[in-house]
Amino acid sequence: LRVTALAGGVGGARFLRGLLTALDETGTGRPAAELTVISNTADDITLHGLRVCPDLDSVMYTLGGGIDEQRGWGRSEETSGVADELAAYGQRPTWFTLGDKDIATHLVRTRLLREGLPLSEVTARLLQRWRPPFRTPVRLLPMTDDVVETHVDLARVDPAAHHGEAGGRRVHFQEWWVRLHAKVPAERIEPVGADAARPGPGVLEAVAGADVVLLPPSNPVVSIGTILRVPGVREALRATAAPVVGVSPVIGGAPVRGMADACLAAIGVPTTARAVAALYADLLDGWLVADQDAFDGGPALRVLPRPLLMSDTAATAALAAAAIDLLLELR
Ligand code: GDP
Ligand code: FO1
Ligand code: CA
Repeated sequence: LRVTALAGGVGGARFLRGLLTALDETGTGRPAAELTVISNTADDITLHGLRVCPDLDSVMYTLGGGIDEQRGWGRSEETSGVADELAAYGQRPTWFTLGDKDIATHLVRTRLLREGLPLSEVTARLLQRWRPPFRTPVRLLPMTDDVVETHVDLARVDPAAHHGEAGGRRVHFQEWWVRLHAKVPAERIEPVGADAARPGPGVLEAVAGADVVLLPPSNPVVSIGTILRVPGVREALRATAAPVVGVSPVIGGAPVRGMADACLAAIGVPTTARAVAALYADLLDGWLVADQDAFDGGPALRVLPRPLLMSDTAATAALAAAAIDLLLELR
């Protein structure tokens, strides 16, 4: 069973770990699977000369067993010796901390990119160290090898109420998300470079050749929305013979964690499971929602109420199994 999934960072990574756990289970009657993950790369940022790819790394560390479980990003048992030294040199920004272990990943990635390797190849090499311990083979594909970075136009705000930030300027997504906690309203969220980006090697093929396609509960604007902005990807999802099933990142009108509501507000979409499904209306066949969010999707969309909280791997595996079983039914 060729399974293809789109993914952002924490939400995507946790879902994928549950998915692989479910796919590995024996005696389920499901066919043996292989998983291809198409990862958002528009959160990427260059800091202190190092190329940082948060969503790729969240997936890689989570599947490989190196993730900090509490944060959902960065390495476990991390230290900040280098970041402390950089701050002592007055190096900015200080609002984004690169951990010591994590820096090794960025050093390897940056050197290989400088040597001319595309990000897709660099990612495959990094993943060789992390070898996800599942029977189901996994490929991790950046959505593109081209540079795409999400930038945010900040609304004008009272600096006294926003830690001295007056807004009215454009910042990198990470500055809005991490420094400003998305509390300054975004007037526009733009994946700069997306329109000219080419899908990474294997991306369109993974969608066209899939037996089933999954949209994990990733941020619908800056994770899934951005991957869909790479020319050809949305069209491939629309055209594929494989059914497409998604999991709502919104439960009872709120993103479970993080500030996805601020992203949805920026594109004028309410924070509801139904409104997020509508963003994918042209490609979605099935949609898993929490009980309280159930609605009638009509003949084109099967809405399936299920427990959506990824509280631990067992609960997440059960959620992923429900998504897979719906996909097999829709096939
Ligand atoms: P990020 O790149 O680290 O922000 O992670 P993603 O884009 O992959 O996913 C973020 C989204 O995951 C958030 O907007 C949440 O709505 C969603 N999320 C987090 N935890 C859960 C959960 O337990 N269940 C569901 N359904 N969604 C979740
Ligand atoms: N998030 C933070 O809130 N503060 C940080 O200092 C921070 C550092 C960081 C370093 C590497 C990495 O891969 C992720 C990191 N994140 C940090 C998380 C990340 O910036 C965001 O949560 C995502 O990009 C949104 O998906
Ligand atoms: Ca992200």
